[in-house]
Amino acid sequence: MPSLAVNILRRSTGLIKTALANNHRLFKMPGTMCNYARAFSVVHGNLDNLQPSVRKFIVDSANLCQPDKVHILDGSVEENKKLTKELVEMGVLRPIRKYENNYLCLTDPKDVARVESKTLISTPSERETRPITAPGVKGKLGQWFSPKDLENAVQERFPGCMKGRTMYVIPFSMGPVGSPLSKIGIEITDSSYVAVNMYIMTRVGGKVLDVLGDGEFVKCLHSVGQPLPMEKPAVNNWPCNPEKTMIAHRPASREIISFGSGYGGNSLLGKKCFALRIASCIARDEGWLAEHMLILGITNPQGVKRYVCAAFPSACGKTNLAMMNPTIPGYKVECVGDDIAWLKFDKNGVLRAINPESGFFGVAPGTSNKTNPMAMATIKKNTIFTNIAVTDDGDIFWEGLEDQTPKDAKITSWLHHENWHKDMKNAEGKPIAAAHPNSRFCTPAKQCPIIDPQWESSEGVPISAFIFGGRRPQGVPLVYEALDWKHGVYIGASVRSEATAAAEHAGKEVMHDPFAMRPFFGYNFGDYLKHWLSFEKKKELKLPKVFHVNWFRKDKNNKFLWPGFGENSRVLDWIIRRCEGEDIAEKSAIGYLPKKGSLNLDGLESEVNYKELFDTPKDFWEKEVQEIRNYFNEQVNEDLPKEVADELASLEQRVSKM
Ligand code: GTP
Ligand code: SPV
Ligand code: MN
Repeated sequence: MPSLAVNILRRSTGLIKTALANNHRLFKMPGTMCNYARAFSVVHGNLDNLQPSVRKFIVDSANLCQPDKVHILDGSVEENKKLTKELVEMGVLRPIRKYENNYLCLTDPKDVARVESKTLISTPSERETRPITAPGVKGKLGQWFSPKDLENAVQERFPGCMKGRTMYVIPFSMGPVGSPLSKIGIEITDSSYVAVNMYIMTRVGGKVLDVLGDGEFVKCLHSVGQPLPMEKPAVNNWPCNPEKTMIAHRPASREIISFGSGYGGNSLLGKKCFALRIASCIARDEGWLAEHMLILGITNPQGVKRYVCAAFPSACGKTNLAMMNPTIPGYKVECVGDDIAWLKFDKNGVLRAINPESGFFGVAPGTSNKTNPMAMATIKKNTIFTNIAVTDDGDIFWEGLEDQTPKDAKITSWLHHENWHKDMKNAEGKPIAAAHPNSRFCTPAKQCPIIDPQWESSEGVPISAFIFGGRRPQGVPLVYEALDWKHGVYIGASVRSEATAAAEHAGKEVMHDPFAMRPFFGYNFGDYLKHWLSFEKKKELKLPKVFHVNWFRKDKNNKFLWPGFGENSRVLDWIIRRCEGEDIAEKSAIGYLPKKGSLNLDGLESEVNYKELFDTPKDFWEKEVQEIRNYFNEQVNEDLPKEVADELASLEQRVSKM
């Protein structure tokens, strides 16, 4: 068996011959990652104009992945149109006729969500990545790979992985181009679907490389992992390699290396990989925060405007809350971001947030004119839908749109069932969904009718409150407030939520999801907690108040106790009034609860069971405390800060006196 190196050499010799024959350009650059000759043609953009570290990243990646062609994105409208047209011709995107520039994409059904089990962080020591668990316990707060193991995994996957394909080079800014809070990345990918989605989700091309100058950028390398010719044709024209999928991060060198999946957070590397995992490490080093949080502005009937951030796990209501339509009169909500917040204290000690993204990659099912009219208005044009259903007359469809879809509409499901109807069952007798439960819309944020006037402000918006939450069918009240910052950090650390379709977890198990960041920590969660706690020691900082909400409590008949969506404005109202210092809270064992009558329930369409919504059963909270103690002991172990352990002990004390 010839060694890998010999193989690569043979392949590149072949490539050089072809390149010479085609008059392609040859590169021989000293000091790069691989030291054999390289051959590829640049079909768009100019390598010579790039600064050396950018050029080196491109050349090294091309040498490794051996694409046919290299296309450096300029970010223009024409370029986007051309890539989109090609995707339509390739059968990857299908126009959705009733709308302007809207497209449907159907993936290989094996590639439909983030793959947490194959997401890795590589650091010299395991403890940099995650706490060392108690003996015999599998770690759930990140997956560690040694640098050597990662190198081996890369060498096993990447050499030649883009053969026959075009390698796209996407310079992008997370955050408004040029803002002191923004960061720049370059994503290299062999998927033009990724390129056109990156156009929506991030600021691509244009001035990005000028602003970068010779500064640092995050290196993002992505491949669908199917060199041409493929052994078998791709399902749905969606090449992917589920057996070899890997989403890896090297925080120290600010690198992301993703293989095998084209879907969402696995492939749009600016999102969870960069803006959360890598950025949380940069934030730790530089003294700020990168969080899985929406940002919204809310103006009360007196015209006073506040901004709040909310952290809910994936598919637990961030996009919906971020652009909600308040049902209580006189309130206005405006959206800054629906998924990620980068937060930094300014020189006056005010915490300011930017949304590093420029689009929404939102859950489609459940979105309707009734639940989220602003999202429905946003997606009317320039939107890419993945894994939804469509109707014969060129409309969109998913679970939740029944009431606004004609009864006789002919629906084709995401799995190509024609004449889909809700009673359809598969061979095992299970209902067939029209749209995949994690189907998504990818849509420009600027099209949101209630996008906040300050959403691209380069200094960010001032934050008054942090709200944590999750899907808690039992025991957790609609809203409560932390007693102080330390207790707030404890509340973040103890977030739990039912599993959803956003990742590969089956079933609805209530999982721990501290700070809604469990799949997104870039470094040891214990150190992350210390970072959060450190802000309290700096007396000049104005710390936001901390709250916990739960829209998902259920009654005995498994029905939600709270109507949710626009009605959540009643909870925001209470939170904002607390931020204004109103005396509307009373202390309980778990934190401050609304004083009786202080939550505005006027005009609620149907009555709610207030007692059940706010009940805090002693036996439930005893179990909760135990469960969290076990989790901290097993998962955080030696790395749990004393302050957080003390908070848990105090909660236990208070619960025992309930
Ligand atoms: P990611 O984009 O995966 O991070 O999810 P998200 O946190 O943005 O969740 P999203 O707002 O997309 O909501 C996910 C699902 O929860 C959708 O099906 C919504 O319809 C549903 N949902 C959102 N808010 C509420 C609510 O207040 N009550 C109820 N019952 N369901 C809600
Ligand atoms: C999430 O899972 O939280 C998402 C979707 O927002 S993805 O971009 O796939 O991460
Ligand atoms: Mn969302």
